[in-house]
Amino acid sequence: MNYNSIALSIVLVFFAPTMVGAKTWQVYMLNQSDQGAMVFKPAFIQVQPGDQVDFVPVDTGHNTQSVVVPEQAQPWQSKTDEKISIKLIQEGVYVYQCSNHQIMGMVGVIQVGTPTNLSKAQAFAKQWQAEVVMNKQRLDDYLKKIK
Ligand SMILES: [Cu+2]
Repeated sequence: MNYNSIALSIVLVFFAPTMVGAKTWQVYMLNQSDQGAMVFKPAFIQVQPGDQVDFVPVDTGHNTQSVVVPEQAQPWQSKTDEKISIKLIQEGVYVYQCSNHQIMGMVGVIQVGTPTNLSKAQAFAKQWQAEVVMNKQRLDDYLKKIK
């Protein structure tokens, strides 16, 4: 590695979190979608560090609460029917749910960059599956989309 490529690496690392072109994603909180009842849409998204996710309460009675986040990432918890925006900086897997419909499997997954904590999310999914009564396959299905 010559001096120029080292300097370039430093510049890239420094600017990565605020890189221009950071995207904003919308996740809708719904009573019904083509994926069934009590559901986030899209329930799995793959984003880049620095992107923002807006949780939009289209139907009433829902919230969003993180249940698995990568190390050093900020957890979140919205109020029912509140629209919140989350900025995702730390790379890894984020699992969130609607606490009002946990038992109905209202859950979602966000992959930010490299899935650093995937095994943690998979372990959580096992425990989660034992607690829900509907849509038991959802979380596994979403985690399988992680690349
Ligand atoms: Cu809900």
